[in-house]
Amino acid sequence: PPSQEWWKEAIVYQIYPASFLDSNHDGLGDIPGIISKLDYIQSLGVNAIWLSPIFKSPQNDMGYDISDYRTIHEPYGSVKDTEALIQGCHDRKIKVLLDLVVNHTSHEHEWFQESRSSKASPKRGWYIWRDAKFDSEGTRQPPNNWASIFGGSAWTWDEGSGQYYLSLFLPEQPDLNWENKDMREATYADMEFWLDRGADGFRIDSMNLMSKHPELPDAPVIDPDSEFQPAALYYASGPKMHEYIREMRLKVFEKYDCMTVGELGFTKDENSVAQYVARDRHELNMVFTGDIVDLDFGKDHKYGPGNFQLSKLRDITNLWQHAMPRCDGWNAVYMDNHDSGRSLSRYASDLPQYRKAAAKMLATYLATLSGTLFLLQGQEIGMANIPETWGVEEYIDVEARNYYETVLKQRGDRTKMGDVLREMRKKARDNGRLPMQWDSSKHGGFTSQERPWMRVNDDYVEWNVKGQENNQESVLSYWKQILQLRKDEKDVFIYGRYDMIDMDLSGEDVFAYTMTSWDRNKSALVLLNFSAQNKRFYGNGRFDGWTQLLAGQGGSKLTASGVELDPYEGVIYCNW
Ligand code: ISL
Repeated sequence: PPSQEWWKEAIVYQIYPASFLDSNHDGLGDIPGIISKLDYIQSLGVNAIWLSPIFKSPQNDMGYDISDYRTIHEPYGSVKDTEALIQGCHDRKIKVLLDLVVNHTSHEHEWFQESRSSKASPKRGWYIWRDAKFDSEGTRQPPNNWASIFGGSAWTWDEGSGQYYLSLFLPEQPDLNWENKDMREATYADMEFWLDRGADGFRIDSMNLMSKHPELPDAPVIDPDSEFQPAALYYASGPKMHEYIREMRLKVFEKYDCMTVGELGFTKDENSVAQYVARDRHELNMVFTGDIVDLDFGKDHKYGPGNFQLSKLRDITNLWQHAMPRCDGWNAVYMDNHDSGRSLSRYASDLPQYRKAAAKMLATYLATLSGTLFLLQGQEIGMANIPETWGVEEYIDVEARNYYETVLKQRGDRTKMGDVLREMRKKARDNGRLPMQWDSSKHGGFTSQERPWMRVNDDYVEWNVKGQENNQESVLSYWKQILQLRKDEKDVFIYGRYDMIDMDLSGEDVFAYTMTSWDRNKSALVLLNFSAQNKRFYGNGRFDGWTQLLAGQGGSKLTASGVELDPYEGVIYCNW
């Protein structure tokens, strides 16, 4: 039998604190708001939450820029509130994961303030400082040609101390120098501060960016029109990465019964990923590989033109469902987070006639795969992306804004930005950050403030928690059922073996696979129609006598000749 662990059986609900529930009428969600909804969270059947950053921060990147790890962002609440939240979760057997952002800090962090105070500062080496270069005309240039992930140079000039510092995200997010032992020790102490207060683990932000190539070499020129070049080659999964993780594990994780999930951008190949999660390496429990959210990214850029293709989803699912057993690692199963659009709108359909079926079909996909399951707040009620009628001014996140402004500068004409806006409607991070839709009252019950920090999707009147709670047919009821099924049949789904079914039987638009219990006694057949047409699945006699286990909408009988699937139908059959 596979080794059974609580973190393997965790069903994690991601909370985006700013957008969950506003309890003090300032238009922004807060920790007491989360506490007031713990019974709701428990009712879903999840057994863990992941809180996006709640720490003190000037909010240049919505809290992914932390200025003090031991203080809470004031509008969200206090350390006391957070302890009460952790206690409330534990009372309900819900684990709590915090977001650990230690690739960088905010520029307002005391460490950085000291580091930038002078070249002689004892904390100078806590960040990555380099001298300027000068071109033939004697103009000051950054130390290398790396592009920031959010646009522009990855280097920021510091006038006061006369050097550049590395900032792979915003200039307000200076990268920490993990080579520095004192910095590492201080970070471990901050981690223990929260583990000692009951946190059950961390989602580790930008995990694989912590070790950079020591020489910080120029990146190859991929985009000749741009001054700065993508340089993940030199800053992702660098030479000391695994040394750092092992130290973190020895010094911190091993002292606690905690769960770790690392976020890996850029690192996608099986061997490199295995190095983070293979059991015998004792590093992380699991990682988020970015490929599942990148499916419709443009060729060269997230906001370049791109469309969802089921074949890619199939490939990625096949890859990781088999790769993790091969290295004795563990999958993090997810499709949505706060960094992109909702999978419902991007990979299936939020058109009124398909939305309910499509949301349930995606739930069926997620809840039947082997691994630890993560869902984003609002996914349980089928929340959708920003409506087409909203203008560009509703997009307030820095990533899409920077991109839009850069392209606008090149084109010089606001009326010629339709293609960019179209891609933003699919993939902008704002989509995953819209406030929760609790009921049909003003602003979806998210806030009683006149102006929420972010506009609530107009569809809240029809799509909200309250309306779905007492409706057996709702997306919410379906999520509750399928999460219960996942737990009841954990040998099949959580710990089971995945096998894709040949496309001769399913056709291109239907994703079909079986999950088989590790003792081989039970098998489930999962059929997912990713198209707006009726599709036939040919059983070819392989599934004779299998009965329906769960269906999103009504379902259809599986006979020897197969079954006819409705648009976006998802259904599970079983042999027991
Ligand atoms: O969102 C992305 C692409 O659109 C990713 O490149 C993302 O920036 C990357 O995965 C790192 O994300 C994490 O760190 C960022 C923060 O802005 C994101 O919200 C966070 O998830 C910097 O801390």
